[in-house]
Amino acid sequence: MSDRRVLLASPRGFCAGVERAVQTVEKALDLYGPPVYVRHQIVHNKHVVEALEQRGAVFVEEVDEVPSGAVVIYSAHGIAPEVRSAAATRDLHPIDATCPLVTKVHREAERFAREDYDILLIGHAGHEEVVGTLGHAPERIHLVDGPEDVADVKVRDPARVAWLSQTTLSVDETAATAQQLRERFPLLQDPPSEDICYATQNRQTAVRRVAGECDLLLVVGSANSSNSLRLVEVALDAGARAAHLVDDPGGIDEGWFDGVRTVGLTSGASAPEELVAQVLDYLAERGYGDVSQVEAAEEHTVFALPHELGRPRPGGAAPVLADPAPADSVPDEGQPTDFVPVEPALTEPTTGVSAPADAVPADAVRTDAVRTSTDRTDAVPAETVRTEPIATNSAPADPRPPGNDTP
Ligand code: 0JX
Ligand code: SF4
Repeated sequence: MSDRRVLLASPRGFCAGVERAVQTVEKALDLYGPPVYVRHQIVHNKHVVEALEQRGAVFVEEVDEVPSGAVVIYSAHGIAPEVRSAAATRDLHPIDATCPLVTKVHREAERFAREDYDILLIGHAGHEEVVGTLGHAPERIHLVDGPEDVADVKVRDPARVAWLSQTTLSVDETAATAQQLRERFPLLQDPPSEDICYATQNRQTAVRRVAGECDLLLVVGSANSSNSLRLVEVALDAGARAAHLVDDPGGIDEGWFDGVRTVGLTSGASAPEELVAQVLDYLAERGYGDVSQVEAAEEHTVFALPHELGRPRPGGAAPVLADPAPADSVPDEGQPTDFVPVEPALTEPTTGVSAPADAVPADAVRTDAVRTSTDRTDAVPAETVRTEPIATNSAPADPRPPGNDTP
């Protein structure tokens, strides 16, 4: 009997923010018809982007590339306020698919800036999310792109400094960088709630659980996906003998399997489960048919779709809606939304919707979008997967009470 096996990490794949963003584009195509423009890749996955392009989505980098009167969707990674302003000067119908957990970081940055703090944003220079967050307090934020930047940080008042982070970083590396910042600035304020999101944390925890047993660990995801790249690093750090990022089975090198008994498999938050199933097929064809799923956490977070999906586009017919969005759920165009109360959404198992402040109630738009993002193992034939729950750990809870968000 073969001693070859696969350890399939869980959670993996689409997070609630990605589900919402992808479904926003799909729903916009249904409601308004193609073309629907999307500013930046809706999520950093080439298969997702290609599939949406086939349906009539057109991806651009800036709103000035969007023709007058068109629908434009902002990606899950978020935007700086000037992008919103630029769209407002054009005859466009913007739909904001920014993940509510990224919006939460934007609100934190604005609050610390209003309180006259210098903000140290831990994140990767040039990443779309970082560009967007920097834009929410450009006069007050300093980017800290790893520990090597800490010594060079200059602030106005060392007693009035706070740190925030990109949502998709390595938990351990970020903690180490924050610790170095604290050594320089002992009065450093923490984020009011954890900025590295529940999905990023859970996928890293799951990889850590399997990595030590793996001769090879494969992460399904695209090369520009920050959270997917972090999974490769975490795997190597946690003891995987080798780890590689692949878009799909075509990216796998046969040479990686020399002497390999145990293969670990996971996927980034922007990678469709169908691709994981394809990789499992590839592995089964090579003798790795014994699949055990290792569960590190349960996830129940779901976000309602953006409220703008309920609006007519300029000069266009009203979209086909079952129940129009209630007027009081739609904030004025361009106005900042309220702080997004995310902690209950992260910690409460729910079968309903944890609606961000800028989202309509789930039943305002007829859609199948509101469903749990928890169990995506359905793409994997049940009989091939032996589930080994190592621990059940809901999304990390913040010790502070919800709403404790003032600096
Ligand atoms: O590069 P990221 O990991 O930030 O983005 P990706 O791969 O599209 O993941 C989903 C979107 C995450 C936003 O926080
Ligand atoms: Fe939102 Fe986290 Fe997913 Fe990013 S990785 S879209 S912050 S849930």
